Amino acid sequence: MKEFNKTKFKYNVENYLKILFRKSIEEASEQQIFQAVSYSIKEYIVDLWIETHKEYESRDVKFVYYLSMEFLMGRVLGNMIINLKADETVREVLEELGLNLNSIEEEEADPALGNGGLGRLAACFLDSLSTLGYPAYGCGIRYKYGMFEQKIENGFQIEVPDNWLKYGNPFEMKREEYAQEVKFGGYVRMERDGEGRDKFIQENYQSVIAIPYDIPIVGYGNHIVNTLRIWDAKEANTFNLDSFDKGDYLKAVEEKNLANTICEVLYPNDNHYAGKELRLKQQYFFVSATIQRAVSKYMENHKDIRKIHEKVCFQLNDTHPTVTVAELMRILLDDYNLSWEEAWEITNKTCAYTNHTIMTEALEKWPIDLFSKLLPRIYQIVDEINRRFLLVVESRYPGDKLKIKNMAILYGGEVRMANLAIIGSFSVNGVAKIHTEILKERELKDFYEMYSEKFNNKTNGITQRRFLLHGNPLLAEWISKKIGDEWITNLPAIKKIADYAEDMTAQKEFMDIKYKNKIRLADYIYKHNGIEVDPNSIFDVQVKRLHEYKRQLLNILHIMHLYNQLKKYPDMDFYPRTFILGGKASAGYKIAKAIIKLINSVADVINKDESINGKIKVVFIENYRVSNAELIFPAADVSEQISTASKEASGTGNMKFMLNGALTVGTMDGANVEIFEEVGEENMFLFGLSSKEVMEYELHGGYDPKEIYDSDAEIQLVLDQLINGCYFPDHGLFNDIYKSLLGIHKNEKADPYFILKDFHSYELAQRKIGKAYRDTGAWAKSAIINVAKSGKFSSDRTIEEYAAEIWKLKKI
Ligand code: 4GP
Repeated sequence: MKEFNKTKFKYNVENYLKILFRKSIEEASEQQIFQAVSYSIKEYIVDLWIETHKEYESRDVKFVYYLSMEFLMGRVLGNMIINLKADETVREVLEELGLNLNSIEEEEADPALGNGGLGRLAACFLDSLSTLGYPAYGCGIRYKYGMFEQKIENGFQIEVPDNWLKYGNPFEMKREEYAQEVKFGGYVRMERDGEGRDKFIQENYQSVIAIPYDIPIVGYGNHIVNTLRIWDAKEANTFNLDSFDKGDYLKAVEEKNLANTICEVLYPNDNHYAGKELRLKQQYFFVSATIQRAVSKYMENHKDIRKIHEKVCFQLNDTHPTVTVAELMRILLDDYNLSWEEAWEITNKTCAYTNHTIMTEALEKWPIDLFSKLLPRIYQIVDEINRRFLLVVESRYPGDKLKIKNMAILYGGEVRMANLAIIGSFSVNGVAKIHTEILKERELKDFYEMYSEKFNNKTNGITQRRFLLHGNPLLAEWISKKIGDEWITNLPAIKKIADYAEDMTAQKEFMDIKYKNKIRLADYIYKHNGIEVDPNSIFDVQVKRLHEYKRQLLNILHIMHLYNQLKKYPDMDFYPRTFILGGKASAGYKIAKAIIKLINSVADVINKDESINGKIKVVFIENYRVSNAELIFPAADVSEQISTASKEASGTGNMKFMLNGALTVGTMDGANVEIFEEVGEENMFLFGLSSKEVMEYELHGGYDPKEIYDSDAEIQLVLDQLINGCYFPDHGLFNDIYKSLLGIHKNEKADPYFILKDFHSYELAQRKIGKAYRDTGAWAKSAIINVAKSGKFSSDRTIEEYAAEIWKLKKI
């Protein structure tokens, strides 16, 4: 195997500067240097990429295709260098050239082709797949504009387009040779072929050509390179005179428009379904291209399409790529002339589905009208799947209308994608134990009853390579010095660090590293927010998408309460706190945006109030994304995981904090439950209703927050401050928040996320934190134990489970 060559790399950096920009190092801009360094790294990677694929071919391996509308990759360069184990060499060479790797890394755009959890999980999975040596493709869309950039102006969120491709992406490779045609609209004509079989022919459709761009995904220290394949669109008919002659002028224009809009932008919705026609076009576009290419690739080396499931598995990342089921059926029926029964059996052995949320607003349901017009042949197939499925339901539960209502794919004028995904897949998984149980017992109960064998759990994980080795080099080095570096590819080995939990020198070293990381973040905050924060204070952090169920509101209401207390009792016993929050709100999510404004308004007042001697500081991190996340996790003392129990499917931020030695304050929700199982009561701060209690209340129409408001003066004060101009002169601004808590809005449940109900229990947990932090030794011990117990939460473990239990993949 070719080793990374220092001399060649050095030569390449200068050579690429010359070839790409006609510049020398002295003349080049930082961005040009970033490009040249990236091309030099890519040159090395391409050889490994070729070799990996030769090996795959010679062993005739099975591939998983991970289909996802989102890949929230974060910056690539630094991570690639680390995975190549070339960090030292690269730094050396760059220093010889008078360059610094860290500032070069800062030049890279932060590829944000994703919203939050589900997209970042996909990125962690790709890292693990390559590191473990599993043959895989990530398949998605090459959005021209990724997740918007968030600007905070006057405390309000402003969305700015993210032009991540402005300077070009040095790591991608356009693969024209694998372009695919994708058809929309028109109608389906039926005819009999020579053998008396029905043929279905789509006519008068609009086409787009899907062009794949491949990005290499480098495994850690194993020379294996898989592919992230993202599809771009171009028009099918070049706009030529021919079209005028044939009277196809309008069609040519329409196709051009379609091609131009389809990959334009990522929908900025997290845990929420937007229901826009363009979104359905995006889904079918990348699914059809992916499936067509996967089938062709398989047929290049195999004869029997009936055995495709032996070499191919399609993993559907949530319901977004669910048209896969029908598209594969279409290809098998129409292109390969299989019978319905054969095609269905193969499809069912090839597709698997992951559910990432139980939020009802995330359920994808397309109006039949729209769906059938846009995808006429696909709709026919869905209709037939539905018809046959309902026959089975009817024979099993004769006359049971409720079953049909719950389980039909087509119902009430809508196509229900989750039902299609479950019926068409051999595996249905949730993403944390409690989430899978809720799916089985409640959300998907009927399906579980019918297909219990399909259901399984795969608790999420994160890659320790990005979130510890790359993001927290000081802690990574400290751990490796103490226990060796096996943890990099086998996270459970990190448990040995627990031997140092009670060692006072180790505790001090650990806290020193935390302190340095806090200074690093404090500098970032000063630079970006102009706020001075004290690294000796407790850094209490909640960073994630803004969502009511994630309860950033509980956090800020509690901060308002603390501030009231400090004003009232200036001498009260209180350990200084820096509350750090960050996250984007969907552009159309009004109340989430009001919460951002509230956080910033409260921050303004508190940070400027000299009477509290800086005991509380509040910081809102603008434009939270993967690159600043890598600075934030290492600096956190406290990890806020405070969603309403039962609502957060898993969470993965919770795992990143734990890995970096933060203690969790959290509810028994998502993967918090499993973190609790690992670290135990003494190393975590639990509070709030259980998911059973929440679901019980929900069953009975909620609870009455007004009672709490009326009987609790402290809560009343905080709520009144929302609307009395205490934090912002515009009284109306936080009205919606106030009403959402007390239920003054017509037809809306009061406090549907149980914020007031959990308030005191949260406050109590927070008080315990303040007390616990005073005992530095005990705190350090708990933090080290959190690190030591994070082994379960590596995405390597998750991927091993998917590979063994769902995909049946073999490593190379
Ligand atoms: C997220 C869930 O909200 C989060 O709990 C989970 O950890 C993550 O998926 C990965 O499984 N869901 C989404 C979404 O991002 O858009 O539904």
